[in-house]
Amino acid sequence: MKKLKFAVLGCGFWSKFQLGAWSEIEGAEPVALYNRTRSKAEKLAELYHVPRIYDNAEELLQKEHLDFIEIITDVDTHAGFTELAVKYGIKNIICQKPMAPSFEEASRMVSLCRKAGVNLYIHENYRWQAPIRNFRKIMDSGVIGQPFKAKVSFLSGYPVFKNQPFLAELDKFILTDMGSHILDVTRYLFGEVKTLWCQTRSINKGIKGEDLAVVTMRMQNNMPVYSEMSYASIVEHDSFSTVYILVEGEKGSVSLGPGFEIRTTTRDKTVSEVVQFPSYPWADPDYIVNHESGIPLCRNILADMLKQGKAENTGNDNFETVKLVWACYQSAATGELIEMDTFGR
Ligand code: 89Y
Repeated sequence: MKKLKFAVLGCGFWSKFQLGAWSEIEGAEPVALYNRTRSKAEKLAELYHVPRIYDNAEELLQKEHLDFIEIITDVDTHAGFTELAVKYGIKNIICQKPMAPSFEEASRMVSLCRKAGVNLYIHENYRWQAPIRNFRKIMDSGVIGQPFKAKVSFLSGYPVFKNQPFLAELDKFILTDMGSHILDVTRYLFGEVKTLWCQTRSINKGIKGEDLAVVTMRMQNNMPVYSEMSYASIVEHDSFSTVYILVEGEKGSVSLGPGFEIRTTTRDKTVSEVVQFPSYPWADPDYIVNHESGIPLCRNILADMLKQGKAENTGNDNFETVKLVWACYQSAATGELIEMDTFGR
């Protein structure tokens, strides 16, 4: 089987796990890595047997013959590397979430790729987490009837800044970092948003951005959805690194809670299912649900590149999630309810 050749730009915290996910998949092989600090690329290249490393991204793009690249650098460099890749004729670009540090920059990335005929994919993994896929299957089975209300919750005190210190430096933190995931999961489960209202707060004084956001949405099907995200929470059941969900429907309810347990309640009974994970040598057990989800996500994008399937996480689709993130900031700053069909026009 011919393998697609790819390069990774950026060898920070997430690259190890995204390369780990690729290592579980037939059909693609990393041939080059770029990192500003060469030693980081050297370490990762050794771990995954990647033959070539660069500390200059342009040189990599000039020299390598690639089917795709994966951008896993800090968010403020995503647009620049996307432009560079388009300039060097790369036809498939996977970019780490969040797409860009602002709504305008994300919008420019999507339209640049559209005009250049380049496939832009966003590595947005939460909707690919096994418990969330199973949760949707249960909803789709009709067992709880028509859903009429939901809550999507991420409350954590996990010391996330130890692994990713740059998160503490972001002016905009929880909505870009976790909101990207949680609002995307909300779209995946309940469709598009009609209106939203958001409040944010900064609880931890040691970081620059906000670490709490509460969002109230009305979906296009009129269903109310409440979502909350916090890295300031000290709670009995920390949701790191998945989300807890409760959906109520006309015939029952489904919840995803601690221990990856999904409980489905109807008038006669409650059925429980615990989602189990294999272990992988490259994955961190604290993040297992998160790291494992990279495998089906990469598989889905690969199928699209090979024209054997349709990718869910296209730039166009993810731009709808980006809009929600920035609509939340606008609502939090103004106190206004945002109508999504006119936002960003
Ligand atoms: O950066 C974030 C992500 O994508 O998943 C969890 C995380 O590492 C910290 O919030």
